[in-house]
Amino acid sequence: MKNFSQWFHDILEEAELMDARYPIKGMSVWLPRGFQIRKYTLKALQELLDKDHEEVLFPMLIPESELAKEAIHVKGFEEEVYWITKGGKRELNEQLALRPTSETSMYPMFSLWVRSHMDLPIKVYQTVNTFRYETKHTRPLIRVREITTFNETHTVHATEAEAEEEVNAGIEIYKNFFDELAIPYSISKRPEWDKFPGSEYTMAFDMIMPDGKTLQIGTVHNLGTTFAKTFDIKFENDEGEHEYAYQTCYGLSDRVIASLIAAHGDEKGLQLPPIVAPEQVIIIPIIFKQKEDIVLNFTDKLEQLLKDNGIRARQDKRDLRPGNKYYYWEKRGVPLRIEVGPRDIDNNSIVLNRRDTGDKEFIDYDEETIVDTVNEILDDITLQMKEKANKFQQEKTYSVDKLEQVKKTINKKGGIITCNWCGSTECGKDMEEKFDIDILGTQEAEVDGECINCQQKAQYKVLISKTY
Ligand code: PR8
Repeated sequence: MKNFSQWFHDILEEAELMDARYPIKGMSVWLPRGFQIRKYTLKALQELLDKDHEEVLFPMLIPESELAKEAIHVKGFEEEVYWITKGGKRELNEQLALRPTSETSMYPMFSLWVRSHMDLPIKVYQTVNTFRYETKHTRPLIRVREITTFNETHTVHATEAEAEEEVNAGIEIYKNFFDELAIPYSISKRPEWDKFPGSEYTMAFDMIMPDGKTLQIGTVHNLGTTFAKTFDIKFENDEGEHEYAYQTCYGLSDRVIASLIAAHGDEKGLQLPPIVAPEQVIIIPIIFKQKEDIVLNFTDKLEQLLKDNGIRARQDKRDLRPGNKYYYWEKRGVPLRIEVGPRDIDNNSIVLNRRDTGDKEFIDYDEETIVDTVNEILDDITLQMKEKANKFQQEKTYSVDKLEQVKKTINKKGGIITCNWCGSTECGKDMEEKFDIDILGTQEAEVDGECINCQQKAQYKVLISKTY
């Protein structure tokens, strides 16, 4: 893919996912096809979250007094908040923020809900729109001002250890989720200067995009007791003492869909993992004159059989040349195509065509086994897509031990560099500035030797890249 940016821009339109012409910068329209992908993506996520969390829905507006309470948090967001100042013609007594995220909307309520340790833990999530007045270059799904698909989980615990456990549980949920979607990632602990405003620390998932820059696709934050102290979230413990609760929050956005598109797309267009594909199988009847009834009778039955067995199958009966239909559905990323012509019916066979490999296979048609066969192929497609995407992420992650190589490698090859680092903020920021790169974060690893930049003793393995 020569120009990823252009490709990404075009595919949203060509595959009918989004219309980016909405007359407000950073806000776009979800079209029916895009919306279906979004729906199946959320379904996969919710199935994972629902095992141990409950869904809620909080209002979109936050009074200024609540948003302003947590000083570090508000400082982190002050440049990005949209404000409502009027109701009709009247100035409001207190201006209201469109939530940039929901800590300051939820936590005053948590304070009312939590009384004793019996009220804990709280583990809730919501999928809402949030608003951030981003000043960097906006792009549909990747950096938007209305995040239309903000899935945020918030938890409250009695002990620090439980909050720590929840951070790990959150990371596991996101790993499983990204694995299901065949989205590759690297996990690291964000440096102090890049953690979520108000958190103790932030764990982040980054994916290497086709152009070599990384995209942050999810974050898990340990909030410690900072917000509990600000919003007075206290519980009475067994000894009758009042203690501040420990909190975590984690979130994903429309970027998941962007990473899905980016990880698997190619020159032919979109490529969707079966779990989120609006159509998992597209059936193309090859219609010749006089044989129309025979073919359609066959393909109608096949379509119904697949549907009855939970496979999202669709038939394209339009009066177009088969080649045009192939092209059309390849662009839209359908994982598997089945072609059936009169001669195939005579031979009792059908043609299967995989979007991921382009492989074409003639198989004997058997009503008893076709559902299993299709399911097996769909599973294999997911597996192959995952392996291919993971391989790309691994091959684009380079271990480097000389300072000169950092900039050279990133400029030439893109991707993620790993090297030894002392961990000091001063040294990290010095590197970011000198090389025009970003420190993504650190990973737990045994390191010896010295920091690649300042030659002090190395404490961490650090991940470095150019970022979106
Ligand atoms: C939190 N509070 O807010 P976070 N466009 C698209 N995606 C975005 C954008 C944007 N402008 N900004 C952020 N994201 C915490 C956790 C509740 C939930 C995506 O965390 O500020 C990024 O992928 O890190 C980010 O990882 C995720 O939203 C959560 O946002």
